[in-house]
Amino acid sequence: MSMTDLLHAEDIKKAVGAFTAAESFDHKKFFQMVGLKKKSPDDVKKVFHILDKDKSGFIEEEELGFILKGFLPDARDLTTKETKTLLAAGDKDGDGKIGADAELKSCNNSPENSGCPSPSIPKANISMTPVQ
Ligand SMILES: [Ca+2]
Repeated sequence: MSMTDLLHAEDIKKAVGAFTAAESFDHKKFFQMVGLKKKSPDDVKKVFHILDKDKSGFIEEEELGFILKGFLPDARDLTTKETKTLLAAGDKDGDGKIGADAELKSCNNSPENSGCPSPSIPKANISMTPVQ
């Protein structure tokens, strides 16, 4: 599984190209430009796991610094400041890392910081579950 299996290579190029200047990175715009906002929670999770290089289940600060390279190998690294801003945006519980259900998820209008509903069980499964 690679990033271009999930997202269009053209979109990735455009998105990475839009933020080549240091301190210009805007994660919301970036995720929108690569097409993440249109992806299902499952696909967003797959993207997350690609970015989670050491498969810890979290994207830690050092992994965030290389986040653009996860999308496009010759992209730049984020600056320390950008990394910290991104971490602060995604790190809801303040543990210094981003979990799979945090910022990268494609929910746009969560009220305040209540978090988004977790990816739910597909409805088809619910209706097939026998009533206990
Ligand atoms: Ca990790």
